[in-house]
Amino acid sequence: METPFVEQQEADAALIDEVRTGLQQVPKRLSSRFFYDAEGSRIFAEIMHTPDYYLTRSEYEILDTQKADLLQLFAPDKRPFELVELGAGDGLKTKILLGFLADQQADFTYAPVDISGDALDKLVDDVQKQWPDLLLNARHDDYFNALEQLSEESDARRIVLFLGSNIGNFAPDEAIDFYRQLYDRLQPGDLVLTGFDLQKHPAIIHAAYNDRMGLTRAFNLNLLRRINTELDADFNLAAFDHYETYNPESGEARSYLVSQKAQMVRINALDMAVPFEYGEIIHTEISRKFTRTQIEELARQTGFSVTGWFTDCKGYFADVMFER
Ligand code: AVJ
Repeated sequence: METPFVEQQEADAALIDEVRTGLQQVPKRLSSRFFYDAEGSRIFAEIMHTPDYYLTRSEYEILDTQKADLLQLFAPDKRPFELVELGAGDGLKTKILLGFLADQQADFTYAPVDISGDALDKLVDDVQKQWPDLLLNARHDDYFNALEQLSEESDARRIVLFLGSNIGNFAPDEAIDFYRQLYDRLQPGDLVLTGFDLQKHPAIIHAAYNDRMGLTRAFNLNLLRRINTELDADFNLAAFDHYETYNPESGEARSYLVSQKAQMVRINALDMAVPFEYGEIIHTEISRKFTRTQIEELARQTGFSVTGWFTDCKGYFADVMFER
């Protein structure tokens, strides 16, 4: 049979796997790690500027006002260090730190890691333009692969940045597993700085994921558009809606796509037809919010000590230093 010509990128093997298994589960699910194609990364960059999405502004404030204290923890003795940033994205916040570290003539290498090649290319470009002398070692990879590639020994102290509440996308057992892996790969004295979104009035959190400009909605729906493009599917974006819940008991914000009618979706690249009932959901994301007690417990369970606690003036967000 003749297949019509469709302009298509090489389909991502991980995306194929996710769509095949996720859409056969009950309830249906697709992981948020597939949000970040070029368009998804672009929409997320816009979300970071919306008034409802407080997370970025809170963390920006922390890094901006407390960068001198951070540098003091990074390199008290002016020893060289390697700044490994997991999930760097467009590095908007990290650039405040980089600028300051460069001004202070700190002796360090910057090693950003991201699953979005587009976001990473842009970051590398920006950083090279702004600080041509900075030692840069970027990796287009997922966190766990990147961690595996951290060499066993290194003279430089390693400082892992995991900012922006990316930790919130992990299930509780995945978070424990993540820090245990870090612990195994780091040396005594190495540091991990994580950005945790803290529990606060549920209405504030709910609004952050249901912004009035509709950007979160576009971000969530973009996943279907991506599947249409990369897997030759026919999701009708007008027949799906964005829905968000925040449960203050579990601390989980959850994103869903809701089928607005009974419909059949064809995914040609997988030769798959997926039926949806009216009102049926696809679960796409968990963004977990933490209490201070939970964060301290996480450190304790994974062998780290908490050696720094930085918050914004509203107490919405915390960048927390764990020492190996
Ligand atoms: C990039 C994972 C931190 O969970 O807050 C923003 C992604 N999702 N709006 C988050 C996101 C919906 C974001 N992280």
